[in-house]
Amino acid sequence: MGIDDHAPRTTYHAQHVRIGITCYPTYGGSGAVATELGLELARRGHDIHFISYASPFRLRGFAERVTFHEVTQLEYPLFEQSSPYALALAVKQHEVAKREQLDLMHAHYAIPHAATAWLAKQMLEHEGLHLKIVTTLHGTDITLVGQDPSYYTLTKFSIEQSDAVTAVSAYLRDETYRAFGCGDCDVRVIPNFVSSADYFPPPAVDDSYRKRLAPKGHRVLVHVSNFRPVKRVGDVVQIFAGVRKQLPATLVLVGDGPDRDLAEHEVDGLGLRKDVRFLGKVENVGDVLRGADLFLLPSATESFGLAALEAMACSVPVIASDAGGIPEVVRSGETGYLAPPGDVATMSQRALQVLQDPAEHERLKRNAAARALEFSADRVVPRYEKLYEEVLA
Ligand code: GMT
Repeated sequence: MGIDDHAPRTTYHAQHVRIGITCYPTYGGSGAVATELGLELARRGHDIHFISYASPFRLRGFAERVTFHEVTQLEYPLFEQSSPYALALAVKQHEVAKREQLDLMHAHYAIPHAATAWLAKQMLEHEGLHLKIVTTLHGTDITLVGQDPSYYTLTKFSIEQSDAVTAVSAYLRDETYRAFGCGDCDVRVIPNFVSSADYFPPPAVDDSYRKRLAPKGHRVLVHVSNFRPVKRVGDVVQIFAGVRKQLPATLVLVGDGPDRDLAEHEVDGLGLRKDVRFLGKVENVGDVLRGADLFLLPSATESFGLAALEAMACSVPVIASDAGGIPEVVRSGETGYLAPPGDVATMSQRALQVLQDPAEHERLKRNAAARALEFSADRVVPRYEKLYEEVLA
């Protein structure tokens, strides 16, 4: 999947659909994409019902035609650590589908959302009602968790039982075929998209975003993630260390997660404390990105790399791993540079090369912003609408 595979900006007019969306509500790409998709679909006149254990983090305030339904669970001593959330979710999906007369349930991240949607569908069938299931595969539901023996058969079953399956990159589609060998499941690639309302380049002469992040004269490098091991945040700090040796620079880390302590230790170990800022979870990530010169994403793998796309939409070139679906988003030499995962030396050297050459930096910034437009909501969301129509036909 690349630019050429993207449908042209379309004037496609979809029928009105009542859609349930189940996703993880926490800080993470799949929940972000699911929520932005729901909001875009609501703007286009569809009725959207989010179903999860908490309101998705990007669902801020009231939006027309959008309702959130919280999955509540009985606390019971017998359950101890095994509180069966998936069953409560299936019950809520069934209840909402029936009451709101949903046409389809869109499950984001297969485990357990696609499986619980199937359970809800079976309960509805029993009552003479029909519900279609669309499943979007996001990443580790296929590459890691879904392949674990404890989830493998159910993940495969959920994919095969869905009425339509999408993957966020060609890499993830191929990985699904390879790992699950589901010959019958036609996995369609619909890439992630970026909202131009939140992610846009800073005005040309406006230095205010940068000023809030770093002292005058510093170059600003930014990393945004959920600090899981797959993100290799230790590499982020080491890449920055290589840059900092040559240039005045500040590293801004946005997000939080299990490897935050590791990153903090790495920063102290390398004596970088005064030039590194840990912001934790922030809402207005676009405002941080608009103050950045470079974005770092040295992950072990990414099915897509939504964070890189959001940086590019703010006109920030990306230094990232040449892994998974990242090359489908970041074009090495055009919108940033890619290097093998773990190759910190090359990533540092590329970062320096860009930051020390203003003309090269400008070229990459322009290309990054232009490339991100290929993934605009206007281009991508109609592809979901078209898929829904096919499923409901
Ligand atoms: O699959 C995951 O690890 C979780 C998921 C998330 O919720 O953050 O991330 C994946 O989905 C994003 C949205 O589609 C992609 O941009 C990320 O690349 C992908 N993460 C991985 O593949 C590690």
